Amino acid sequence: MYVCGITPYDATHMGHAATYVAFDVLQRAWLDAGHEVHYVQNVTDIDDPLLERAVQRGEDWRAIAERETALFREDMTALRVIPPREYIGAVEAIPSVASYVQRMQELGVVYAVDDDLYFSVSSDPHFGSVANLDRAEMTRIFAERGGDPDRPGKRDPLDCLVWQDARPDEPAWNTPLGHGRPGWHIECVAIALDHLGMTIDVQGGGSDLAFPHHEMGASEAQVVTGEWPYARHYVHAGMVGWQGHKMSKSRGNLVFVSQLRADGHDPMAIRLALLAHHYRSDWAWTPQGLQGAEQRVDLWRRATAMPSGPDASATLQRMREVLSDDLRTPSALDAVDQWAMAAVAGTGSDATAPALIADACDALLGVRL
Ligand code: 5CA
Ligand code: ZN
Repeated sequence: MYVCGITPYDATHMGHAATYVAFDVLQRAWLDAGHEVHYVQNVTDIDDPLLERAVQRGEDWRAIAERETALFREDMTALRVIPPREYIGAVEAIPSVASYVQRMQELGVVYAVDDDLYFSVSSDPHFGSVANLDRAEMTRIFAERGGDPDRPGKRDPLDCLVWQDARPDEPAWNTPLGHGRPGWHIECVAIALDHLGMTIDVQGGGSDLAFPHHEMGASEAQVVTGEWPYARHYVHAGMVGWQGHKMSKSRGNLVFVSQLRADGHDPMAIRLALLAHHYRSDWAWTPQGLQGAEQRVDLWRRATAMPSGPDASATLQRMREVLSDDLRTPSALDAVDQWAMAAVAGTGSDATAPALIADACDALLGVRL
């Protein structure tokens, strides 16, 4: 599994957290089913937003990236997200990116505009099959999400940048391609191919990455390897909103995990507030949602501290059943609620049940009581 990581120019917000918790639940379901999981994630530690933030703040871009990456890892640890086996930075992947782009040059699927290199999307017969958008939609969204459909000299407006020639006052690296830095999509492809290879089971991220990021990445990987498909499943988490809009660093309407933690909120309640929504739906963060989750943790803690409760096996079976059905976490929470309400009401005399339910919450949901 490859899940796209953060661009570390600001702290982790609830949208990021929801996405990483969703894939954590998937990893936990696989581990519970006895599978070995190889999970890889990147960190986009060089990109335009990071450089813009550095200029605004008068700070070194590397210092921002290091600080925000460290904070992200702390937040993920607090939320009990199992870390990926490999966590790779874009900067450390530059030599690998350069070698994939050289391979593309040999295949004749890249061309230069000024001294920047573009990948021809038409070289992949499967281009368009990840997000399934029509051309007009692709062009519109491409322009909104970092693409440059109108740049003169491009052969196809949808062709994407794989290598950007050095700009004055911007960081650049010496490679066989020249002095410059990687395009965004090829960075994830290089990391995924180096550490997982074709074909990955799940390419994950938020739904804002379906196009262009995962579409372009799939085509680049398929063309460079000559194999298909890049991923068996493209899995996208819904967007978390706040104050009427998708939570985004560029809009600045953010609720940060680190801020909630500093305000004394229990990370397990934060996690439960996220799990109360199905990962694929778009939803809005609310303080009431967090309050509800705090009450739920409290109920679950009281119930699992009881000397006995109702038999746990039906609850455990129900949790596994709903999680294996497209990770229906809200139904899994309901199942635990039912058991917990019965337990605190003094129903049931199984002395092993409270510990079993606590273990199931820990292993399957990542909620330690
Ligand atoms: N570094 C790239 C991926 S290679 C990137 O998109 N970084 S990010 O910091 O902008 O987002 C990190 C992850 O959080 C991505 O998977 C993105 O899809 C997801 N994400 C961003 N905003 C939201 C949101 N409001 N709700 C849910 N997920 C979100
Ligand atoms: Zn990515």
